Amino acid sequence: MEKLTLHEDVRSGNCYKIRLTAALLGLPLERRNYDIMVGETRTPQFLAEVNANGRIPVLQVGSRFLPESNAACWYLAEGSALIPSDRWDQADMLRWMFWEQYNHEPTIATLRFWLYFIGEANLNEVQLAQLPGKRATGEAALALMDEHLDGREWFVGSAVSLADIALYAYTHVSEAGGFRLRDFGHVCAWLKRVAALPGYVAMG
Ligand SMILES: N[C@@H](CCC(=O)N[C@@H](CS)C(=O)NCC(=O)O)C(=O)O
Repeated sequence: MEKLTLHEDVRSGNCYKIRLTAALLGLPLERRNYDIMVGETRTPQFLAEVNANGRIPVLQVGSRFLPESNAACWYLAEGSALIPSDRWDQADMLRWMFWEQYNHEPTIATLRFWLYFIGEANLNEVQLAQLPGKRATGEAALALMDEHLDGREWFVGSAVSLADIALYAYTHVSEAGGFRLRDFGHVCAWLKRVAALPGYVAMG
């Protein structure tokens, strides 16, 4: 494989997904850090050379740049056991990864960012007005995960897949966004299973 470089902010769960995927697969990853709090991914140079969308993570493969965390995880894991070979399971895995980006990350990750990194006292009126809705949608996402994991070890089939990695990243730090993980017992048991995987690395 060509040289792999992760353009990241170490606090981001989206970036952590890629680090965790690489670690579980034993792939070497160089890392370049940016501080998103001071706009380091919005500079003309970053927009021109790394990601015109102004965001991390971006996985650099040789001289090519791949934004979007779940696409980057797929690139790393293609051909490995982290992507099921069964056609249905593969599509089901993608279902959870799309769901993560549409229902889970915009609520659970956003509340973590707003409350833990920005601080409630510094939120603007628009953000404050969105807090109750995001809280309710985030709790509904955790409840759906908990129900799905009742009687299952992993999100898809009988083995860990990218669906677990994508969902683990922000779920395991969701208490920083004010969510009560202890209300979701099956999710807690699953978090422990992910953390016990050989090669696991913590978010840091
Ligand atoms: N859908 C993207 C989301 C990327 C994203 O929102 N990145 C955030 C950090 S987690 C970011 O770069 N924010 C800085 C900014 O928007 O200026 C993915 O999965 O990679």
